[in-house]
Amino acid sequence: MIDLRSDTVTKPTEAMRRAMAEAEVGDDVYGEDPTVNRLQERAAEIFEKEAAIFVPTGSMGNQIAVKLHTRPGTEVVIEERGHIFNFEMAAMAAVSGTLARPVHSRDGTGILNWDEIEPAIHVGGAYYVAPTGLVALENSHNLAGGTVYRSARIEEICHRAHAMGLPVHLDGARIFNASAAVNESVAALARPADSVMFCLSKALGAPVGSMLLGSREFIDEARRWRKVLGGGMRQAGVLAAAGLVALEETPKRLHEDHANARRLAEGLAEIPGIKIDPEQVVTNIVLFDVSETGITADEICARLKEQKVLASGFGSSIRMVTHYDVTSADIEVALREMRKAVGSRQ
Ligand code: TLP
Repeated sequence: MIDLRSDTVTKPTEAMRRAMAEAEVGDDVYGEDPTVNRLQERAAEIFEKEAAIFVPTGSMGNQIAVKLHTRPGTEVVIEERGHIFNFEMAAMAAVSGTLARPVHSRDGTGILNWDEIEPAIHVGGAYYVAPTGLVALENSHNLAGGTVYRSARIEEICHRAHAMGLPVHLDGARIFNASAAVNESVAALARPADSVMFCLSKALGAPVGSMLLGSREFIDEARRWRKVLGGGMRQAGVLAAAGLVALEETPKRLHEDHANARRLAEGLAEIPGIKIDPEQVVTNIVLFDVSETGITADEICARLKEQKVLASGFGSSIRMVTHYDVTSADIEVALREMRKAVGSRQ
């Protein structure tokens, strides 16, 4: 199987398995797991934030941030395809009593500028309009095709939001991919934001886990909310050990996934009926429209699956994600099967 559904599907490397087997552990609810503590300290150091907390999933990290930054009855300003809004089970409503205020990205990239965000913000206006509690950004932006913010844009948005008294949370599930694409450190990309979440279990390849980072006070409070949500794990050092390997080892090879994604996009762009601009593919996510092939995305994915290539259908689009279990030879196979699946002779 060539599994391009997501970069969540990677299997732990030998080094991760060894680290897991040998991990020193303790009860993390007592704060006594040395490996979890080491991972938290190392993540905070890399991101140049005061503190970090290990959480089971990216969704939990994001939702703890929404909870801590907002009050019930407020709104979260977010790009309309944002993960926090679309793929986290309406948790912002269920857990925090907030609504999303979705913002349309005029150029389609999902990378917002302040002029697009500002009209969606309500502060100090009419009493019958719900006030804004938080601005949430996503880097890289998953459902916009892995597009990226540079630090200058994030700085501008955070600066303007802070001037209005609003916090900014960064969903950096794949911030290491963004960092590799724009050649800026994750610390530079995260610095202006009040909190950032990143996933160890996506492009970095760890089996489980994400990190939430921010001020010490914010993370102390996050620890309470992680417990409220049932995320207080015990000998979680076995997971954190793989996370540490992922954090140290994987970022330096992400450019390979990006090159594979670009090659995939270039090949796809040559297939009649497939719409994608390879220039827009700068990380490991390849999202393309198949409506003009006359075959539904689900049908194409079903045909690919018969040939042992897995991809995800999203409406009239298909998403393919590269990761360390996908080689450049696999990309050529995926392209060949894609040509067959849509009946192209090219
Ligand atoms: N994304 C998953 C699916 O949920 C779509 C994937 O396969 O890409 N933020 C972003 C930007 C994400 O892409 C994801 C997961 C999350 C948060 C949530 O992480 P988990 O799955 O650990 O809760």
